[in-house]
Amino acid sequence: MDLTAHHRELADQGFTIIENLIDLNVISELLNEVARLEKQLDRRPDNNRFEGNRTTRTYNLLAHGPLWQEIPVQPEVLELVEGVLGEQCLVSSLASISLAPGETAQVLHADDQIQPLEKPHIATACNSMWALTDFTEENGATRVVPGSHKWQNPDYFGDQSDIESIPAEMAKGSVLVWHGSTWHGGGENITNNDIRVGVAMNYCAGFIRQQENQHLGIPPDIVATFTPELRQLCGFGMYRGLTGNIEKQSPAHLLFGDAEETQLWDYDPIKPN
Ligand SMILES: O=C(O)CCC(=O)C(=O)O
Repeated sequence: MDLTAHHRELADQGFTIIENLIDLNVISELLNEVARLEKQLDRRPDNNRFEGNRTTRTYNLLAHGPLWQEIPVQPEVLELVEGVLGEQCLVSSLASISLAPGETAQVLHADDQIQPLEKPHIATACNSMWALTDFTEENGATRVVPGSHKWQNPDYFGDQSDIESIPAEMAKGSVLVWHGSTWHGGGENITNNDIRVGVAMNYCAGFIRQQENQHLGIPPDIVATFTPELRQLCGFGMYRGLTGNIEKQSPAHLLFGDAEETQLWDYDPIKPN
């Protein structure tokens, strides 16, 4: 798929939607899996201002079954994300979000706003939302603020009434991708019985700490079933041949026998590859 227009839109507007990207059989398996896990793990709304009172989230999904392993490596989404974050980016978090009728609009925010950096800055996060159901304005489609990724040191805690957001409406199987500095938030669900279900697949740059701790959060026997590519994405490799090493070797090599990685000291000349 030629993603040139999506790369451009992501750079200019701070978000893009790839319509009908994911096979609907996969979407329905994921939807069933979300429901199964919510039941098994007894997930309920977390009842706070940010996560909402009618929204059920299940976190750390890579620890919960092989189906989730297909999400971080989805080629089109990963291409767009790498276009923003560069190579060797990481899985920051993977969670499902079921937003039920009666939920109010989430506060608008940027996913990188906790980082103490002057804005705009080099991209540190790039996130995506997989639509497992249709996303409509009425059922709480994610709202995005076009161009907000370029704002200079915005006030995240001020009055938001003048900020114009638009609903990222999309059919199930579509994926919304946004720059980590783009203001966005879950919408209000004013329907009677339409639960909006999405998977928030979040990535960060290789030099930033991941939001979810994959090293302790995913049991090693499950990481052993991952592909080497997914292990790299989960931070078991070394960033630019240095960051994350154990005595100059990558955890992926030491723990799982993945190929040895070139160490920074062995680059010729010494510069990032
Ligand atoms: O549910 C959504 O549409 C967005 C959720 C979100 O942005 C978040 O929780 O950080």
